[in-house]
Amino acid sequence: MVIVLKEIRVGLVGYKFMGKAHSLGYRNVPFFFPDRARPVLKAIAGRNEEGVRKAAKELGFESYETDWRELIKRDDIDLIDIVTPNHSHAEIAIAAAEAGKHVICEKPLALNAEEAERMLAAAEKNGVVHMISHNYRFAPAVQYAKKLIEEGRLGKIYHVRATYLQDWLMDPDFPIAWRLKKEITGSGALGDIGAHIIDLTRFLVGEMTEVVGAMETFIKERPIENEPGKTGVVDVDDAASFIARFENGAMGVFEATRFAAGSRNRNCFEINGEYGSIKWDLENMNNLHVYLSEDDEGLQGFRVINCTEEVHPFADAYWPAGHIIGYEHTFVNLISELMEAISKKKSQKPDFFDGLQNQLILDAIEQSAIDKKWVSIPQRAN
Ligand code: SOE
Repeated sequence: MVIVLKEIRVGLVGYKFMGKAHSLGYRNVPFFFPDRARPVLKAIAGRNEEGVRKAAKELGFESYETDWRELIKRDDIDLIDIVTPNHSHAEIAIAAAEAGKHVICEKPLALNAEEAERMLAAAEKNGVVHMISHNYRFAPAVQYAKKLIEEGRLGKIYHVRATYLQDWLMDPDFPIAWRLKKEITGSGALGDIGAHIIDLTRFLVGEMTEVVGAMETFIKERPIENEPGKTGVVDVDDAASFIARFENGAMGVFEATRFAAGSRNRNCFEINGEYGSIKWDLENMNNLHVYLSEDDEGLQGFRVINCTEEVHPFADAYWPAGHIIGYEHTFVNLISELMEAISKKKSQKPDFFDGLQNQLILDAIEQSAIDKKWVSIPQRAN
């Protein structure tokens, strides 16, 4: 008999931008998804006592720890949520799974596929629920795009074009940060934002079989914060472009950059199929642009579907039609699914398998950029 949990006690490791986004998700699940298991914000872990105490208070957690190992030892915690820099994901996730805790981890899952492989193995061996936080899958318009593709409304898919454009690093005086150091982050724009468009297109179009890419670091040295006159070497990419072939025959063109002036967080895709096309842009995330070639002559063109109607995935949890939702609700939706999965002890995508497959693609793009040739993506059974 499956015991359905009514409450899930959360331990969060890390508390910056993503800590806030995930906490908002936990806090809002009972409000918008009252039938789901209720998250209880038990404790946050962080190394700096003053910072973690303040974060616990601000984000609404009952207590804090200054060592994540203490969080994992606690028997009043069911779920470990990892929002720390990438180099610590594997160690924390494996320890959590081995202690029998369910785990959710920020993207990219790991520094490389070898680490991701070990994380998946630990989660599977210990029978815990595992998820990776690819929140953009949970925008109603993206879920609706998936439904249209699955129903065959676009027919055979020929093209996917996906870009994730940011510009926060363009100032050469922007100091070196953890996201610019390979040993902490793995890769640069590629793993940070390229991972999102890889996930979206794997979700919508399917598995990639081979990739060829190019990467560039435009500003190779940056000032070190609070150390006047000193600079550090940037050893990850500022921008990455790649093309891919998919298992179903589709072709993909991708770009991830932190040097697209004026684009603060432009996550977009366009998919062209046999019978039509769809387009989505995070900056207008409720809208899905749909073109269907079956439309009458004279009415041919892209229509804008505002995915806020009751029929649109997740939309009925919120407001009446036309009352839009935002970035933060992608986390509320994701976490509501995680609560459901843990309470019923079932798996929920995207999970560590998706994190591993994504990492295999990231690693292949880096290899391809070095070797200047196509690299095949190893396929794992799911
Ligand atoms: C920074 O580039 C960042 O916060 C990413 O780390 C997130 O994954 C993305 O959603 C927004 O930008």
